Amino acid sequence: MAIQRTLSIIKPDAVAKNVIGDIIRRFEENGLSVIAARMLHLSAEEAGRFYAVHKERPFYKDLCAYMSSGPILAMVLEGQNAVALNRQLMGATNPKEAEAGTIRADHAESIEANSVHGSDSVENAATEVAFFFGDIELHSRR
Ligand code: IDP
Ligand code: MG
Repeated sequence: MAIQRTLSIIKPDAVAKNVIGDIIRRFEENGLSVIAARMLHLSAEEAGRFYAVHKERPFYKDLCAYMSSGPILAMVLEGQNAVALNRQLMGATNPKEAEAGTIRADHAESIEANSVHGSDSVENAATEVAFFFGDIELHSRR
């Protein structure tokens, strides 16, 4: 297993619920380190650029409105197998299908307002990290 980096976002519903600390605790307790973090409030246009891969999906416009509805916390997580491990800790996209004890099972409101984003591959992680952070903002623990 390799040390990887992945982009995590605590989405507007979870920031509004004041569970940032609970979510970061889960990452740290499972061996992931936060090597960059920034709170920001995206415009709908910026959210649309981040989620451009979904622009043909029926939920795209609503997703952009939701992701720009309040502040988010963008983070870079680093650790062994970080991409898959983060996805495992997040749980399934639809919280009704998310395994018990996952972030989405415990906090998500709906399939849209589902508390967290996580990159789905090492390649996409690199692109998504670069969307929010420059090299000198990444503070590796290796
Ligand atoms: P993921 O976040 O689990 O990787 P994706 O399929 O990449 O899921 O979808 C990106 C985001 O779009 C989801 O996290 C969720 O916020 C939203 N989304 C996905 N599917 C639906 C849907 O069927 N209805 C409404 N929103 C959705
Ligand atoms: Mg995805």
